[in-house]
Amino acid sequence: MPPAAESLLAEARALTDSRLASRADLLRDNPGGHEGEALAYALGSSGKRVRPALVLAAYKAAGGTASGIAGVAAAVEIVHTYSLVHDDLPCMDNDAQRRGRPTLHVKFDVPTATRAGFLLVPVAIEELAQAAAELRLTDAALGRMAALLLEASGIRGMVGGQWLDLEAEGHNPALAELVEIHQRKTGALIEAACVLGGLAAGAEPGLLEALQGYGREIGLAFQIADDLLDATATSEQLGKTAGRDAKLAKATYVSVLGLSGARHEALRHAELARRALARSGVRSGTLESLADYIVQRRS
Ligand code: GRG
Repeated sequence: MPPAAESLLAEARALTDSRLASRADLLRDNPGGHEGEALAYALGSSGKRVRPALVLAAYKAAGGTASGIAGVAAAVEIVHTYSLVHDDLPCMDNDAQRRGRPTLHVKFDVPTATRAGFLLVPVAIEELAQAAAELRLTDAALGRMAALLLEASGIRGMVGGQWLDLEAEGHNPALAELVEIHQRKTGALIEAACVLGGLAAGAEPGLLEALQGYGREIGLAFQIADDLLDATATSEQLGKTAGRDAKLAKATYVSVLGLSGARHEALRHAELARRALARSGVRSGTLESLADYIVQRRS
């Protein structure tokens, strides 16, 4: 793994895991009971923490230094966690394994996992609001960040992309349609992670635009790499069931362009991400290194 990406991912993991553990403790008390345990189970799973790393790298690239950024990173990770819980439900991808453990609806039950997924959205906003207070951001800045996070998660972003993705099952979409599905389903939250890092540091519009351009490209590269890994890696490597896309007849870069075409596109979008930074004169070895990691990763 590129060394700068490795150390940033480790830092993001430590910061995010600690915030998520504190949040899980609060949820075990309130709402508590079965629901609290399910929420804590969801937050206790160990992902790669790529989105938190992007928040952190963008924040640092914009000159931010305060530790409260961990809460912004955790808020994005909580939204991502909700999306995984719902993605695995029988009415969507119907998967029994995620992050090396039974999925939430297998461990608990479908109604509990459905409710817990929805509950994680306001939990993410609570986390964001707490972080904004720690970072001494204005109410206007918090409002802008919350709007961005929710917009990226909603019908114009993640939910809309997932919707199109489910509708495209069994079809062979044109590349333009696939780009839209991937950008909304996965790219929108990754792009938002980059912009949120910049906003938390009070970045000026030119830098925000560069971070957004970088995030857009890296988001697409991330989902193409996910398509490739689903087709080529093992379930042990992924911590979830491999080969799911082919089984569900999903529209993916691999099904549309083949393995080598998909690899080429992943690398091309990572390069476009680097160029988006260079065009605006942003020099961040960490963001560049994360672009490499995203297309070289093995899980
Ligand atoms: C109501 C239609 C509707 C949707 C609800 C379920 C959902 C919202 C959206 C699904 C979004 C989704 C799961 C997109 C895939 C994103 C992706 C590549 C996930 C894997 O991310 P990694 O590799 O996973 O970062 P870890 O486990 O490392 O965090």
